[in-house]
Amino acid sequence: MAFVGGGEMLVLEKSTGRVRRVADGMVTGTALDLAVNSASERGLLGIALHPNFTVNGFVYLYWTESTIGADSTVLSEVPLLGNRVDRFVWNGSSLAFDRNIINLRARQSDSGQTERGNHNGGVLRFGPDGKLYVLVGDVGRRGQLQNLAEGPFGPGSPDDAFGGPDPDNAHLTGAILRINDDGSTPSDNPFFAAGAAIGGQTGANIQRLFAYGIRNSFGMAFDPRSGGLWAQENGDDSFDELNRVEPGFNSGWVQIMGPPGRIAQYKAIETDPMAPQPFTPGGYFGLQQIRWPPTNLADTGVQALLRLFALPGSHYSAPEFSWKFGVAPGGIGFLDGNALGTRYANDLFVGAARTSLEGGHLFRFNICGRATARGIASFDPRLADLVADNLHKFEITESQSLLFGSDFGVTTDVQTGPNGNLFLVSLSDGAVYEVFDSGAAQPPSDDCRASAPSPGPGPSAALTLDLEARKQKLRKRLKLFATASAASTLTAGGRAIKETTKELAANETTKVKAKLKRKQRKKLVRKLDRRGKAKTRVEATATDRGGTTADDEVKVKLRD
Ligand SMILES: [Ca+2]
Ligand SMILES: [Ca+2]
Ligand SMILES: [Ca+2]
Ligand SMILES: [Ca+2]
Repeated sequence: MAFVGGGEMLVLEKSTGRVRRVADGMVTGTALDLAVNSASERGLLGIALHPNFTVNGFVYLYWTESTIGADSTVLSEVPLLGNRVDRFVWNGSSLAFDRNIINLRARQSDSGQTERGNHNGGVLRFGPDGKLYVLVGDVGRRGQLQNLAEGPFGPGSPDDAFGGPDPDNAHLTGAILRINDDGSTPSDNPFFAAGAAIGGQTGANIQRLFAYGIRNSFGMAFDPRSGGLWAQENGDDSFDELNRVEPGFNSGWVQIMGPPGRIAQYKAIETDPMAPQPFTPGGYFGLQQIRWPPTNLADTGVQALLRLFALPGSHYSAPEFSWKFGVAPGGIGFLDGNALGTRYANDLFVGAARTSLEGGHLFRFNICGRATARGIASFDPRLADLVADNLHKFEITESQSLLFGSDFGVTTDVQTGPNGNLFLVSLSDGAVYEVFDSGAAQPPSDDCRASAPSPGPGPSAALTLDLEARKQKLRKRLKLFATASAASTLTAGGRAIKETTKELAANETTKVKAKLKRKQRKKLVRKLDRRGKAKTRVEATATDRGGTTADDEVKVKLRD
């Protein structure tokens, strides 16, 4: 979804390849119709406007092309490098092709496995630096960018029939690329020198990298306050993540998902041979690609960190947040501004990639702190460890305080609209939702009164021993913050709210302990979140539903 001015937005249809024009809740036309391969997770996936869009009209699209000149849902009807980013020019009513930016791996025809079409990523965002960020999933590869320095089979063997394990054109996967607006490579990229030293196709691709070691993702967004990049990452069955992505970030896949201190849980879940689990008929065993089984995983965090493929200048950092079992996050976005009230100003919203939890959850993360130190803050003491310890996949335990909305279906995009409200694209509902302030009284703000936790730049793989100390420190700060926030909220009725500082936290801690039994605090958190949920949603429907096209009609529904 992209807002092109004049009250108009462009909305993508994954399976038809059409870019639809939408105004006042109605489809008004088609700006472009691409011949897409939409099998599995492929199709027309991402859109971004150039920072100077109002002047040059540049629109960037991430899409999977078909080999038959028409839309296809057949897995094999795709070029090897069938995921592509192209630049188009908007003339006020349609999009005209301008130039190709990059071609990325799409075909997954690995021997011994059924053909697949998943893990294409597909998110495009321009950063505050004016550069284009392109997120591509691992596309089923098991090479260096998946932290297998020698590939899945050991020294001298390629990853697959098309090369690797080095990031040649068919193995530039599981990464966030940082690219100039014309497709060339910025010389200030984190691995620009490293790539130059290697040279050739692989070297040129390494120069394009901003981050790697990412399994797959449907959501990436820049924090409007700090300018920092955040991305969600979908685990296999375990440890979905939210990450802050700094230049040179290595997220750790396939060696690590979740915090390194949880490596034993990661391995245990992914090698679980037990009977079928809810939502996973075949059980959890396996990491999809049979050529690198989960039994290969390390047994300790340090061991796993030492196995990472470390490009010069790379760093591993643990997730800002993770879920023990997958909840399947989808699109993510920041609410830029306070149109929904100060409580939600500049917070991070995380949609769902599946409808299995709450009919498509919308999670809200309270983001606190100043400038580049902005990070997640939570009331819930169970989240002081930065992990939602749920009981199985698509399960809400320890995420209750994050739940902002339900029944949003599969959310593929989250954006702040020109009016400051939150807009969400629901693929499964064929709808764009607008979340707005219903005018109902809001609870006392739980927004950022304390100095927020600031994870800061992550340690490099070489500094792994610092990791646990750092996390301990962070946990202490999170606890401190949770206490201080609760104190502020409680005193809001009778006394003036004090500006919360570490000093206040220290003063208030004793009072809070006396006043707030654990139960009461939980009750308060629940109450706040019930009242804080979006009251009303407007559903403006226009796009196709699962391949069949709805009429160009508008439906406006009010829901509680
Ligand atoms: Ca089409
Ligand atoms: Ca990670
Ligand atoms: Ca698994
Ligand atoms: Ca926990």
